[in-house]
Amino acid sequence: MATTLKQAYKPLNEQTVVGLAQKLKLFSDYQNIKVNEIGDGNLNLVFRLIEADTGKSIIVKQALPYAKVVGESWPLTLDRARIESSSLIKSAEFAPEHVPEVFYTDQDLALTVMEDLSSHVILRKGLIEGVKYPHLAQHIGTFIAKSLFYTSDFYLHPFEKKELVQTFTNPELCKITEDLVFTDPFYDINTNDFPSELKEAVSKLWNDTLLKQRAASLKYKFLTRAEALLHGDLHTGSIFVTETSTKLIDSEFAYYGPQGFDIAHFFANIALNHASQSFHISDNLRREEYQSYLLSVIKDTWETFTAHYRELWKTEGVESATKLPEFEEEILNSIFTDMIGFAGCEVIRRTIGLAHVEDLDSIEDFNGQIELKKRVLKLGSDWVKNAERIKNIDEFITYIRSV
Ligand code: SR1
Ligand code: MG
Repeated sequence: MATTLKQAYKPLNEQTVVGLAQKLKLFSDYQNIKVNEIGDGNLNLVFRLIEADTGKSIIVKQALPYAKVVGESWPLTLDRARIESSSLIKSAEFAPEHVPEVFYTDQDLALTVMEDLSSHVILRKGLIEGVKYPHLAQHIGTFIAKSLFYTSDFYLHPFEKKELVQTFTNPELCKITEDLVFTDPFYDINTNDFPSELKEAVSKLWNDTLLKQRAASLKYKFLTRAEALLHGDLHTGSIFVTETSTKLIDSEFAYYGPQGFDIAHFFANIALNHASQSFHISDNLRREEYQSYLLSVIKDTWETFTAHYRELWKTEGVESATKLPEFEEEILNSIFTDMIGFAGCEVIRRTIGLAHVEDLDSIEDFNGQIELKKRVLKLGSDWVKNAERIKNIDEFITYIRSV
């Protein structure tokens, strides 16, 4: 879709972003502002501004009218800046401790001024280095339970919910997910990216009709089920952590979708890290201990999520069907089954699709990396095809352990 630029839009640079800070009176002394462009994601400019004397710092994030990862040949809506800031503001209504504070937004410039989280690290980096985060599972499980429940029909008046569905209608970013997660990896399409050594394993996926049918069915859920407001891209690169704090960032893919989607992406990315640790941690004992920690993150996140969701259902459910315990079971069971299928698609696309993960790609032993990726593809494919048959979180974890 063509992106029409508003007159006011101009990409910022390290000089003009200081002018913006001055206009907004964000600091007291503009002679001594240090600016760095630190964006390492696929899509945006991210400036960190630090006032030398006081150490006060802020982040200015600006959407570019194209996907940075590919270049200007891939135009992309600036409206994603509105979606991201609106979702941060919405999340702050029920979980302010888990999102960066938004100070200012400008829709014409497609920018958001927000809290600097440089005391935190990106979770993916921390996991690759084998760091444990004792509160991660509790924080993510609680955040997901609250954000799903408080934005769903179980809690909101139907008019309010439908207004939010409109606010968070995000067709261009959803199309990226529809293509890159649910379609392209299952067909011979030129966005895919994998070495020739994987060709045989990938051809097997492309020839697997049942796998393609299950992926199509998951895509259909993604297309049609406006159940709750999602983050939309909850991989471990979208989470900032310290030992005690967890913050979800980069919610430009937010939209109303199926409830199992976010937790699936979180679990899939933890599973990929788990698989990669046989190459990152050489000491057997330390590796096994770290891998057990990763599995405990999955189990504890799921248990925290379900306990919290049940509590909200019981104490804050407004929709009359929340009085039916059988319906509560039906909803949680469907979130679980959807989660497994979505996690399978994420694992596959992060291995052979356009956007990979550092956990796997940084493995220096090339043959080892290829063999591991084959096992990861099998894991993803098993999850997509067997989702209905996996009955509980322990069975789901058993698959991860077997990679
Ligand atoms: C062109 S965007 C590629 C990927 O980066 C984002 O973080 C999403 O995961 C998207 O699929
Ligand atoms: Mg991102």
